Amino acid sequence: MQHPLVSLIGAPTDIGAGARGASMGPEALRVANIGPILESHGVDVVDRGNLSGPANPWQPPVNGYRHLPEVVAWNRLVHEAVHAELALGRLPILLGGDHCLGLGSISAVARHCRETGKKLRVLWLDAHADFNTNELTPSGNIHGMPVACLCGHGPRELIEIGGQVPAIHPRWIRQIGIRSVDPGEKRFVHQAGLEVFDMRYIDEMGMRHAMELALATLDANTHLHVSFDVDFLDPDIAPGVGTTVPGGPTYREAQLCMEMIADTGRLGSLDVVELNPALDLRNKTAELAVDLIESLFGKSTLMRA
Ligand SMILES: [Mn+2]
Repeated sequence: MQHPLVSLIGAPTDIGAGARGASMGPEALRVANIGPILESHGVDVVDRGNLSGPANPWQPPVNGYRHLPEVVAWNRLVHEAVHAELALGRLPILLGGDHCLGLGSISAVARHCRETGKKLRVLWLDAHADFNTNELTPSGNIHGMPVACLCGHGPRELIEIGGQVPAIHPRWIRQIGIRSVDPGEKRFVHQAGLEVFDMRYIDEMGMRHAMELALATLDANTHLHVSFDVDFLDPDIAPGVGTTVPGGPTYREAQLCMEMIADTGRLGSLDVVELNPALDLRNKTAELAVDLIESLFGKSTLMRA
């Protein structure tokens, strides 16, 4: 990746989450110097500031969805902002915000790929499969549903945001780090044929092998999107998230994951979501996220041929 042009887009909301605080994520990432640190690696960075959407009314679910109208509004804003950056030839980094925003972001990337004749590969780094529906969800929190919505399973006003239903095919996704899936969701993930490298797979086969498979068959015409839910990481190193699940990737495993993605040279867009500064310790999770993003943009310990 030669000196990419990066645009930071803040989406300060926790509208799809079960805990408040992810709305402070964009500012915590800025305080952790995401912009200057990327610039130190030769990246051209423009910070577009924050999108401005509806407040969080903190209401119970209606028909199995919490805050659906507000989630739709935020995702429309994200969709347009991400699509506009891609159309300018820039690499958008969405600073979330909770993971419901992956719907707006990835539907925009899929639309851009349709318009430019590119193939799309989505790497979903997460403790959770985020493949719930309003019937399967125990909570109604829409941050557990974006992958299902992208694959066409969800409320019309959400799944139609990208202009084509489904926005993406399950075959385009690779999920990595998964270790918490609700019972009904488990069956649905299996039915849909999602390719999942869960923690058991990573324990048995190693991060290297998982990433080799997840990145296999990329070619020069592939747009690679990374949707990085910070709860992907083990909570020992990343406590600042709303839904911690023990047994995640270690610091070294996460670095290797990011470095192998960087080595492909195909990264075209990124979401950084679910960082919750209200639960963090002195911004250490934000700093860790920025450290990993540095690796995603090519930081390495030594020169490698
Ligand atoms: Mn997630």
